[in-house]
Amino acid sequence: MKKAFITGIAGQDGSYLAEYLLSIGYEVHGIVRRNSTPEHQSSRLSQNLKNCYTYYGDLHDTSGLQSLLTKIKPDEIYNLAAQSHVRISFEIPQFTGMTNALGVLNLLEVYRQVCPEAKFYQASSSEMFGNSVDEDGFQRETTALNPVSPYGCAKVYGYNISRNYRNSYGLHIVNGILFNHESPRRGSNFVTNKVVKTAVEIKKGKKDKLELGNMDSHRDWGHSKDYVKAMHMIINHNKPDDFVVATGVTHSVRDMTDYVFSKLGLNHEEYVVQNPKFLRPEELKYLRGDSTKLKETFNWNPEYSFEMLMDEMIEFWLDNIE
Ligand code: F7E
Repeated sequence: MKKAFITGIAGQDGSYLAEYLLSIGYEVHGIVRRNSTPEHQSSRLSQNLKNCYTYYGDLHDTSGLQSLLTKIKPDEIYNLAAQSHVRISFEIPQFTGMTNALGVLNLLEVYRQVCPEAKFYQASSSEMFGNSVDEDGFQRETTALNPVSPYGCAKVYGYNISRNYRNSYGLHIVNGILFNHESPRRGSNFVTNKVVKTAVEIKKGKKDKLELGNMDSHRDWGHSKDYVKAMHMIINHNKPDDFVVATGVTHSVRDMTDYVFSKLGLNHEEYVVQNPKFLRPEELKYLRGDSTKLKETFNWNPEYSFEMLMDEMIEFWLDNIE
């Protein structure tokens, strides 16, 4: 039985990845951060999953990581833990840097010393591109990295140090450069789930407005379930390498909002107001990923379209809001 170790197992991607790996016969181990509300620590992860084990852990606590990796001796390590909210990274830039940049280095060092024969996946992000776009309107593996947020800057460090460890020490380290990916498990302060949840609350008479920031930015939104399968393909490629994971389709925040409200029989213009609180000091305006390399190498194709993704999220909130 192969063993996987997942940091960030309680998050959207970590929980879907754990379920996927269990479904194909893995034993799964993962760390969650301690906080004062135990119910929040692994609410996305079903408590009674067979062959799934969670521990308290933190990328800042290298001695804890060392004892866990020594005990577990995983075959595959997925580093998904991060301060994942871009706007909030402007409010807590140092914590974001310590976690998303130095945290990667901490885990790489423990891995190099304890289980260097394992494979290592680093969760890199399209936020690393910042406002770089190739002439044809896409970002791909060769596009320049010009991050525009503390989050993006820290992710660039994580990406570079992973490549540096691969090249310096001959380790099997890969980067998945993932564009935005959503699901009903997405935190409700990210734009898709915020829009869907609030639109359903408006529909059910519980709220009367939706406050947003910049509605003109464009994102390439896929489904997290499709993207965790790509992670598993990427880490198991015979040659460690880096791959973009994206749908190739982009929508503005305004179009996404219009789609959601229309589905509920509402006109978004009657309810949406701009609140400067949700604007970013510097905005990444446009993302559209070219995942040709991933498709040609693994024959990967997303099962979910944008519409299927949004419809699933709408259904979820319709069922879960009284
Ligand atoms: O914002 C705009 C906002 O917070 C998307 C993370 O997973 O993907 C994610 O980062 C867009 C931005 O995601 C609101 O300004 C407007 O242009 O859902 P988001 P993100 O910043 O793209 C990348 C790939 C990651 O790696 C990150 O970890 O929507 N927007 N009004 C808003 N965004 C939010 N959150 N809230 C608003 O009210």
